Amino acid sequence: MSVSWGAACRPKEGQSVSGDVFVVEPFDASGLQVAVIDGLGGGIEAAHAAEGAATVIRARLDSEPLDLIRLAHTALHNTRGAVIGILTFDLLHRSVTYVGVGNIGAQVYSSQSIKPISKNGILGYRLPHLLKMTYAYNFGDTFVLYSDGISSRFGLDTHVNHNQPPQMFADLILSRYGKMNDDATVVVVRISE
Ligand SMILES: [Mn+2]
Repeated sequence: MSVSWGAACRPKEGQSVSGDVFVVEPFDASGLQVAVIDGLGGGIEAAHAAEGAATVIRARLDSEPLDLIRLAHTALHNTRGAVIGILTFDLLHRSVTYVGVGNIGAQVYSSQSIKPISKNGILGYRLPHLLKMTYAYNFGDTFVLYSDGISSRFGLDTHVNHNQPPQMFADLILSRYGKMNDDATVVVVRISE
């Protein structure tokens, strides 16, 4: 079993700092946390909020995603706030969970029906009733997590080859579907046999 992944991000036009942050971190023998976080607004204040949530995740990688979300919500009280999507893989049992708060998108290329959705809300301000979805996946499935600086239309593009190497796929999504007027981040993860 092997994990391959790639990520692409860039700040909105005219900004030197992105308010988006991503996390891809293995934990224990067979866990993998993947998160995309979008700090509200832009620039340094947004980056500070997003980093706050990323720090919570990195500090306790083996925690339940619902706990990570609640801890991040508390940690972000005096910030601009952020939205987040977390995929938590159990690579041993070939299962994955998703928890999302706010406008983070998740697109999965699989023969299984895996359609993660996020609940409306903002970490630091308004935590929704959290929903954790659990799915079984197949080897070779491709998971894409992205901020709202990426147009979700990429998921409808039937010409796009989603079997290409994850870094190439991430670069392609950013270049073709990234919006200039927002920070844009996309993470692509593939689990292979
Ligand atoms: Mn955004």
